[in-house]
Amino acid sequence: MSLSLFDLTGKRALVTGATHGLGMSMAVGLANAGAQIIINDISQEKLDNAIKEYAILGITIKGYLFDVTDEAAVIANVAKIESEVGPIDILINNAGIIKRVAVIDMEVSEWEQVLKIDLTGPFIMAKHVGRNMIERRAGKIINMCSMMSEVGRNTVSAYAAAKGGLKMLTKNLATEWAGFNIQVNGIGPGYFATSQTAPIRVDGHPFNDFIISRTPAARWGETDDLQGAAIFLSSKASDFVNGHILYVDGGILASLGKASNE
Ligand code: NAP
Ligand code: GCO
Repeated sequence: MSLSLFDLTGKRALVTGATHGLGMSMAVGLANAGAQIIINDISQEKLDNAIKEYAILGITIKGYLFDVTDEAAVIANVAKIESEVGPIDILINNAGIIKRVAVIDMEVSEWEQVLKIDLTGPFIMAKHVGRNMIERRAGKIINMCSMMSEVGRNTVSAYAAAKGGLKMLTKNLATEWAGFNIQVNGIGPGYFATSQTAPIRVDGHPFNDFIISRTPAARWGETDDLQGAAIFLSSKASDFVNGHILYVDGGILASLGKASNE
């Protein structure tokens, strides 16, 4: 098997919300496989800091300030990126938020904000990046799903609904665009150590102990654990993979878990 199947040299990848966290780690992985990296964020300060952090890693990136839920801004910035950098070959819809609130206490506005960023944002991004991929008859789109695309838990109903919807949007985009040589897939991380999970990961927090016991690999995912999946779904190696959600979860979705004394 040739490793050139995973070579991204000459490819341009846009990773949304990649100033830190899982997005940055996947972007670094794609860069190390040869891709040119473009990121966006909604904070100019975070973009500026991220450009310096990537540079420390020897990676020169381009950063664009726009909100993935603002269709006019997405249209303008996709055109600006493709004019200034070149065609976007790979899109990773990574930007997302979570609100941990019980349904009975959740405001409709909170629900709508999570759905807008986590589901409508990827729809808008896919629509306007995908349009050009269709013209070029080539492209890779990866949507950041979650194990909450498959199972629920208390207080994350809006997030689970959004990520469940994102799983089905992924399958539908794959159906509509596979004929144009565009592979649309998802990555479903388990529980990863990032700023998003920091509140439930502190030592001694009951959820921290629960995840360690519930995950067969008995650890939280580290951001680099996602790089292989991102490179695979961005590369020639996945040219016949469509509508697949690749779970990277330490085995949590495969397992009922084990009794404490096992
Ligand atoms: P994170 O640390 O909260 O990073 C999310 C990024 O998205 C931030 O850079 C944020 O920018 C950006 N963002 C938020 N709203 C945006 C918008 N409207 N437009 C553009 N950018 C926006 O999250 P993470 O833990 O790295 O997770 C990244 C993705 O993986 C998310 O979609 C998350 O749902 C998913 N995921 C995470 C885990 C996990 O365990 N961490 C597991 C499964 C799935 P600011 O920082 O400027 O707000
Ligand atoms: C939570 C966590 C999860 C993770 C991830 C799991 O509160 O349960 O934040 O939602 O972010 O989505 O795959």
